[in-house]
Amino acid sequence: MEIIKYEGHDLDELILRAKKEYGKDVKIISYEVSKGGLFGKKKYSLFVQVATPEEGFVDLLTKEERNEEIDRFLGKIENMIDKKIEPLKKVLEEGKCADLSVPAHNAIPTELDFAEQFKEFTGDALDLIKLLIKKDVDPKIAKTLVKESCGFDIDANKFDLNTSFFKEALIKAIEKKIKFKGPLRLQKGAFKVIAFVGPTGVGKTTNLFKIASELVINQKLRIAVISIDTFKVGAIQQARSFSNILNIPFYAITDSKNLKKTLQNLNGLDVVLIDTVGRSHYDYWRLGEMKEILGGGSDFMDISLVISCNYKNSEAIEIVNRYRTFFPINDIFFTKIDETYKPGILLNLPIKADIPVSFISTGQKVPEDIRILNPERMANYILGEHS
Ligand SMILES: Nc1nc2c(ncn2[C@@H]2O[C@H](COP(=O)(O)OP(=O)(O)O)[C@@H](O)[C@H]2O)c(=O)[nH]1
Ligand SMILES: [Mg+2]
Repeated sequence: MEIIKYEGHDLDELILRAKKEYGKDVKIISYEVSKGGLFGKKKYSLFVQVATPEEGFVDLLTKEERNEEIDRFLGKIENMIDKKIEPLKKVLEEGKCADLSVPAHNAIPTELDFAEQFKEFTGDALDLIKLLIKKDVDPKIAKTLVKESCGFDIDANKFDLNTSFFKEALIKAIEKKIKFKGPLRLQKGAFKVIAFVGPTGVGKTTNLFKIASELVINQKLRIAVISIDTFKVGAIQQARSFSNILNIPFYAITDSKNLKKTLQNLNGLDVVLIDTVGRSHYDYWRLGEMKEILGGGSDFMDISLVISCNYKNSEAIEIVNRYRTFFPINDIFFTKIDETYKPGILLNLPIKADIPVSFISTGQKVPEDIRILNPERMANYILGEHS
């Protein structure tokens, strides 16, 4: 860390210079004013703190922010270790030899397999199935979905699409097989609590504040945010800063008694959004602790499970299954659709888990990068036609 001093007669100009040289977020520590003689102009000294290259950005963080960075990093490592040791755990649990080779992830069938596996289909139906599988849709799910939009072609003795438009066929199938939560219909005075749960780094906090912005700015509702921190290391700085920007009350709590009390105090508001700080979904102890706290909540609480679209399908279903043993999951909230070209998870997960879907996050920008999921939007993402 290095302290740089700027001197001049115009403080604004000094600040501009510092920002120009070290970026608009440069940390300004202090300034001093001195007078240059009896008729002299005021002279300013401005002190700014900059990171030396070896220190990188970490040194510009506060202690709490640094803790949060470390926790995020630890969470990632834990997830990696969990994945690696999972096959070994199976050996111990089942007492038999697990397959330690890397599983072929949704392997695309060869032409021969394909012809055999989908022999009851022909024409456009076959082409749509192929396209869905390329997008990482589970072959069985691709088959079920396409069949929804097929009629029986008597000449070919096979099923074919009853429309020549893939998008139309897919929307129809999605409408039949997936439930959509639709827009948040929250009323003034109807005290509603929504909790966001899910693995570390999927985008819970960022997306909670996208929802919060919509509720405060467009729907003019009175809301508060509660962060449940089961780490007890203060990994809440990001949520606190967002709350300050939106000027909404923010509470950080660590036990169920406090949640109950805080919710009782807030029940004159329209909506309370609960952010959770979780670690690995294999961490039963933490999940149990969170269940305990949320259990101290209310019957009018919806629990939204946040899942990143760049998870592998097998990983995502595993996460849903772990979480649903602890919480009743009302809906799946997808994030990071911008980080994948194969968004089959959008169809696979809600169908396999039989859970409705709510929102989709399309990028990092708060508040604009979020959309309500509906059948047409989902079909567009799968077919790569979204704008
Ligand atoms: N590319 C992309 N990044 C996202 C999206 N949603 C959140 N993020 C980023 O993912 C990172 C983790 O988000 P955060 O809200 O802190 O995750 P949390 O640990 O689940 O609360 C942040 O850098 C976010 O800006 C998204 O839809 N797309
Ligand atoms: Mg968070």
